[in-house]
Amino acid sequence: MSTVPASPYPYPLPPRGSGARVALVIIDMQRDFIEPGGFGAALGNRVEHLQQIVPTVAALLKTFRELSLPVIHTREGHRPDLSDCPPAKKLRGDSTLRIGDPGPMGRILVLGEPGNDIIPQLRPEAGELVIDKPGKGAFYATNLQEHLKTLGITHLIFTGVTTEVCVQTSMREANDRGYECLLIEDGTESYFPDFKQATVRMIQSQGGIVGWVTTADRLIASLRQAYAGGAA
Ligand code: TIU
Repeated sequence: MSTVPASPYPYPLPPRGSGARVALVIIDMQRDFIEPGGFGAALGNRVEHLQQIVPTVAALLKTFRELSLPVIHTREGHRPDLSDCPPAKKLRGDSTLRIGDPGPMGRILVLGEPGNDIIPQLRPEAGELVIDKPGKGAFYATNLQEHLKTLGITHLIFTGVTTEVCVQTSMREANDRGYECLLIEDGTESYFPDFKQATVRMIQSQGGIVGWVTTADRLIASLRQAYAGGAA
């Protein structure tokens, strides 16, 4: 069986033809979190810090596409009437700019607005799944699990932002549902470097209580070795 060098021990990749499949999950690489004037900035964060992972996530995306492995993009956002935004979420914090308010990139965290778009460097291609989610977790109030079952996906590779909020929540949701989860340390970022480090440590602690952690280079080399010449 092929494995990826990872912590706390090698991550097993599903053998080709086994019926099990690995997918890349790119969490919320949206203008609302990564560019000035969106939700991330409205919460008081320095959003530029997140931009450093874009080339790494782009390299992973390219590899999955070249190997014809499935890719799932998520976007955090709410319906224009905010019927899926709990008042507790809208009212939280002391920002003057709240969910649904007009900002420089359209209405903050609302589906279909420019700020809700995935950044151009990581734009989804036809055939790739895009999951719109109203919460932090990718499984809450979405049909992600049904899609994964239909596609035979059993192994999920997590990237995106922010590490301790939407990435970790989604990874924990996936872990509880029986998916084998691997976090790409240099493919995820937080507004708070110490929160990222703590998340990376807590995921792999206790024998991989939530999953495994590795780097993009290690994953790419292992995927090319395991799946070159044909999809899983
Ligand atoms: N605020 C923060 O760190 N994150 C979010 O609100 N959403 C995501 O992580 N996508």
